[in-house]
Amino acid sequence: GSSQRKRVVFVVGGPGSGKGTQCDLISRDFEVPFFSAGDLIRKLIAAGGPAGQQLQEIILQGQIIPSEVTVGLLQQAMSATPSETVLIDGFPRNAENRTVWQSQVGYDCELVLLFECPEETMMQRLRARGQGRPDDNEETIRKRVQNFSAQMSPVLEHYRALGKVATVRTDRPIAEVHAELSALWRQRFG
Ligand code: UP5
Ligand code: MG
Repeated sequence: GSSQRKRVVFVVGGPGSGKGTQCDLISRDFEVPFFSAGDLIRKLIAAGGPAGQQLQEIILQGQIIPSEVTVGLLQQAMSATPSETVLIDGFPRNAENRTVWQSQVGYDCELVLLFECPEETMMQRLRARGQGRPDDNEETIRKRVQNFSAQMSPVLEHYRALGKVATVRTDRPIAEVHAELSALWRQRFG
C-alpha cells in the first residue's frame, strides 16, 4: 500500500554538485526511481496559484520552502511507485526538513550520499548551465551556496552519528563520479 516502508537513499550536496545528473544515471543503470525535491516543487509552482507564487519567492531567495510541503510531495511520489528502493535528490536541506520527514513518513532513510564539491566549481557550473532556471542568477546562486553550508551541518552530523553517510567527490568528470557511485551502489544494494 501507499504507506509501505521503502528503502530510501537521500542524495545531498550543494547546488550544482551534480545531484540531478548522477541520479539520472543511477536510476537508469539500476532501474530505481528517483524523485527530485526541487523538480517536484517547480512542478507545483508551474501549476499556478498564489501558494505557488509564495514558493517561487522563497526559491529566488535561495531559502528552503516549508518542510510539510516538500515532504507531502515526496510522500505522494513515493506512494505512486511499486519500487521498494527510491532515490531522493536534494532533500533534506536542513534539520527541520529531516525531523518533519521522520514524523510525517514515520521512518528514516537507509543511506545518505553526500556529494562534495568546491563552492567555486559548483558556482561555475550553475553559471554555465543556462537552462533557464530562474534561481540560476548570480545573487540567488550565492545564497543557495551559503544556505547549503550553513544549514546542512546538523543534518550531516545526525546521519554521521548513525553511520549512514557515504561521501563522494564530484569535482571530477561525470563518468568518473558515476563509476564510483555505481560501485558503491552495487556493494550496498547488490
Ligand atoms: N555537471 C554535473 N556534474 C558535472 C561534472 N561531474 N562535471 C562537469 N559538469 C557537471 O548539475 C549542474 C550543472 O553542472 C549541469 O549543467 C550539469 O551538466 C553540470 P546538476 O546535476 O543539475 O546538479 P544539481 O546538484 O542537481 O544542481 P541543482 O541546481 O539542481 O541543485 P540545487 O540543490 O540548487 O537545486 P534543487 O532543485 O535541489 O533545489 C532548488 C531550490 O528548491 C532550493 O534552492 C530551495 O529553494 C528549493 N528546495 C526546497 O526548498 N526544499 C527541498 O527539499 C528542495 C529544494
Ligand atoms: Mg538538481
